[in-house]
Amino acid sequence: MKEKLMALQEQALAELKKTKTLDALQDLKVKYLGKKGPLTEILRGMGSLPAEERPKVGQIVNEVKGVLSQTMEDVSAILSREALKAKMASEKVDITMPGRTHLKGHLHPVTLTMREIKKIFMRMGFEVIEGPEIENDYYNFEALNLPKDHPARDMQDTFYITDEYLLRTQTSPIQARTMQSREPNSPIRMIAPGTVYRNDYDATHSPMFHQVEGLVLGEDVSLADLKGTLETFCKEMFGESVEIRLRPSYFPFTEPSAEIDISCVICGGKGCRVCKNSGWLEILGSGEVHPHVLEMSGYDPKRVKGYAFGMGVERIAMLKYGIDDLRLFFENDLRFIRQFK
Ligand code: 2NL
Repeated sequence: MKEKLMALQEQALAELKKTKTLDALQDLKVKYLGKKGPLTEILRGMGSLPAEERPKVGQIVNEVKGVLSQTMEDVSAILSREALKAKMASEKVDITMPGRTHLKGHLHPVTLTMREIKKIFMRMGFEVIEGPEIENDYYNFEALNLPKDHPARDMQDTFYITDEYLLRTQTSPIQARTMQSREPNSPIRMIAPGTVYRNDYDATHSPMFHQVEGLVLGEDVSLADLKGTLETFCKEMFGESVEIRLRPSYFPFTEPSAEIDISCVICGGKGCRVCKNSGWLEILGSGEVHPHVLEMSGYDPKRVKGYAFGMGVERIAMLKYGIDDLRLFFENDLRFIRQFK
């Protein structure tokens, strides 16, 4: 019996020596010291031994148990320490590594351009006034001298919601609303920035785009004021060396009307692909406010006159940043957008 127990002890110690994990150690504990293990079985079978051998066998079993328990505790301590070390190593942080940066957003080039336009006019004393994007036929067309049969009112160019309501095609209705809300004939110096909608889509037209219109009214506001103010705007926007020219034009809401061109910001006026070899770039439409437009909004054209203008913000941004396709602004390709941080 003693040899059997010693062999058992040797076998268990050999297995313990090879144990690599705490789980495997637990399995060995069950295998050798558990209720169904060989030692328990021997103790249970003691009844069949001669009485004088029982204390001896009991003692050896207890000794073997003691040796195995102690060894298991030692192995457990070693394995626990190793497991902890491995855990610490896996969680090690290299504090010399560069940190992860946050992705920060920034303003869209159209927003940046819009803000810059507003700032320039605000410095010249203009009020900034906004208005609804869903307009009615009267403010979008009628009040601006665009009669019922005018081509600009065509279903093809305008997004109608009902016969009466539509997405505004320009920001001038803000100005008509402002004139009507003020004391008749009182002076106005305002810009009307905002989003506008037209049924168009190609390299230079988007169904959703942005406009800034301006209106200046007073008892002695002249075309000279128009020219001086818009020349200042162009120089502040595109640089002191920029020159402007006024070219006769036609708008239903102004008379006389003029397109304002700037000397080409790409070639300086020598002629290039962007200015189509003319040396000039069209930048704004403008003119003296039509007497009928003043009248319809409660102003007396014999007492008050003034000028108005309008520009497309995307067009200004394209010229400022040298972009040749307007659709880039709205496709949200970050490789494009991120260049304007
Ligand atoms: C353009 C031309 C223009 C106006 C807009 C205007 C507004 C009122 C009265 C008279 Cl309330 N005129 N606005 C005048 C001339 C030109 O815009 O090419 N825009 C992109």
